[in-house]
Amino acid sequence: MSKNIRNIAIIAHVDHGKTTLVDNLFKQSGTVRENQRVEERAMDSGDLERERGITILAKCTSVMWGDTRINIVDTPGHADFGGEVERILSMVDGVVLLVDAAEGPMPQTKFVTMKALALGLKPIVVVNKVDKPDGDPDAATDAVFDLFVNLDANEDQLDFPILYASGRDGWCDDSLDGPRENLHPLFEKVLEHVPAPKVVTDGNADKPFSMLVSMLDRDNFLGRILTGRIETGRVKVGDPIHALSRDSKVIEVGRISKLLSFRGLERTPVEEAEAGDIVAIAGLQTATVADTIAVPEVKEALHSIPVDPPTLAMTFAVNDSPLAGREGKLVTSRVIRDRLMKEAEGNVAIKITETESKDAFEVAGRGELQLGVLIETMRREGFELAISRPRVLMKMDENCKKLEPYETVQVDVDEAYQGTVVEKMSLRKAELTGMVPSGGGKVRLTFDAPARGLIGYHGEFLTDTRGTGIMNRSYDRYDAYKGPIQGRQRGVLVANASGKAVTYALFNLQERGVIMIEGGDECYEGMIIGEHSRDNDLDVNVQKAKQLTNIRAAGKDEAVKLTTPRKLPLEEALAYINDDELVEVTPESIRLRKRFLLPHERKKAAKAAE
Ligand SMILES: Nc1nc2c(ncn2[C@@H]2O[C@H](COP(=O)(O)OP(=O)(O)OP(=O)(O)O)[C@@H](O)[C@H]2O)c(=O)[nH]1
Ligand SMILES: [Mg+2]
Repeated sequence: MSKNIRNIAIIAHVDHGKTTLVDNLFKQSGTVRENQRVEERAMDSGDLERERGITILAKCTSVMWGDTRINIVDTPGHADFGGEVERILSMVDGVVLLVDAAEGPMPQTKFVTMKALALGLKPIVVVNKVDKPDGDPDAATDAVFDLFVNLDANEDQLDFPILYASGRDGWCDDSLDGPRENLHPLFEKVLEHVPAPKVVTDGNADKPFSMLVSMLDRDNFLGRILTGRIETGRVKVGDPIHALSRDSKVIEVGRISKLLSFRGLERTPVEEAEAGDIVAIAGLQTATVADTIAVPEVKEALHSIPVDPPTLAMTFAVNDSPLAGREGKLVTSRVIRDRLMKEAEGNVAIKITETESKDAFEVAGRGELQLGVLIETMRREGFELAISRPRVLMKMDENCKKLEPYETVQVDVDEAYQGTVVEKMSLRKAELTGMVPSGGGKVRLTFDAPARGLIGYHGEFLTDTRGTGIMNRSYDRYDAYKGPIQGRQRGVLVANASGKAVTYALFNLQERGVIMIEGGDECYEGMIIGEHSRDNDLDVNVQKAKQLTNIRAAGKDEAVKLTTPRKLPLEEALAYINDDELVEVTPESIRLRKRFLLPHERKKAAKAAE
């Protein structure tokens, strides 16, 4: 049966069109009924995925082509979620590598291609979005070839088949002047080019069941769901199984309560499955990604890649601001703890550590976006939180030398802004490693940068390039600590009393800096209401109304016009704050505050920190 299965992953840089292509593979394979509507980017089923238009979690699906079932894993393109791509590649036998015809290979293209080539996979290259008028498919093709050469692809891999496509419009062809009718050439290429799953039998068709867990999620009814490709043997609902850690220790013993196979957008219960197929299993409580599930007679774990360590952490604490509990329903340390533990259970990339204070938890993950998404999700569920500044996680090497994470940063900017970007990046201890003109008066700059220095830079980068710059980052390695990096250059304006902000007061404060709140906003002592134009913090009065000498003057006050306040969205707020500050997150508001609200406490803490 496994001869009639193909397992593939779709990989690419962020936004190069993976999820959109899968939509059309569905439609054209007849997997969906004629009258069934496929929503746009149907695989991006999470709320935040739909809203932000990005894939956050890899997901598996399958389509039928003739009598062959093609299991397809749609992977996330954003670098924060890149760690998972590597693991997913170990469960497929082929990859479809998408490259945007206009952008060409980007940093994350390089990252995923490198992983695929290293595993010996032979990619099918799809130059996508050929419909775009600014595309240059030939240049993109050349660049992909160069990339493969640079990544030491072997002869076989270099001989990759190439298709030109518009995933969105649902067609692909062998050549640019093809008929542009449908995606059949891609289905055919998959059947022809991707081998059927290798099934290890050792001449014995009844090898015992074993499977490596590659993905993890939670289902409200079934509980923990473990997904992977069955490595050996066959398995039935009700079979006794156990889970082994990477070093072959038994983690838990149980039974298969549900076996699910992927059919189009749904997971369908099946009674039985066999080697080569990708399935989801319910019935275990602790086993996780990189563990082996097998019948009890199997004592050796399958080889697996260790889970990437988190590189960034924030503290999630109970909101203790004077406005706490007004907007959210979920505010106690117990509910926050339960929620975080549940998250860690379904998400391998997130680690929760309890801290000395019972009201705060350290949450570690792969990047600002990933943790930002978690905070945003919790806020919508009704949580209130106080979040600390993100910090990168250092490591020690064997000689006790401090190491920190480094990233490769690729920037595309107009030549006019090149100088500013290089200067700002070098302040953040980044090294310029490449500079090439990329046409149309733009240059492409490549940097090697400590991740620590990049926290909070994106907003500044957009301002510096008038919103025209494009920045891409991807995790590279842990390396020697680069020494102190200068933080935020400016101080903040701090409210000196509680109450509603008065527009007139804010108007007068505008000359002190940039205001971040509006007239009428609720404030409290120690809350940050703006950025000071100098490097020190300044306590200010936001309640000071104009002296009311007569009615007309008061009427005039309403005519006072404030420049639009610079309200920071969540991720920017997190990156903006210093160590002695917090972001207060509630379902309705995002406020910045001093960790210690009263001036004398702040002074005391600052002294202690010296
Ligand atoms: N012009 C054009 N646009 C496309 C094509 N395919 C996708 N897009 C657009 O590109 C954007 C990104 O598409 P997605 O399918 O979400 O890309 P993705 O690779 O899944 O993105 P991530 O999962 O976040 O990495 C969407 O706005 C699509 O409408 C195409 O063939 N042509
Ligand atoms: Mg996607």
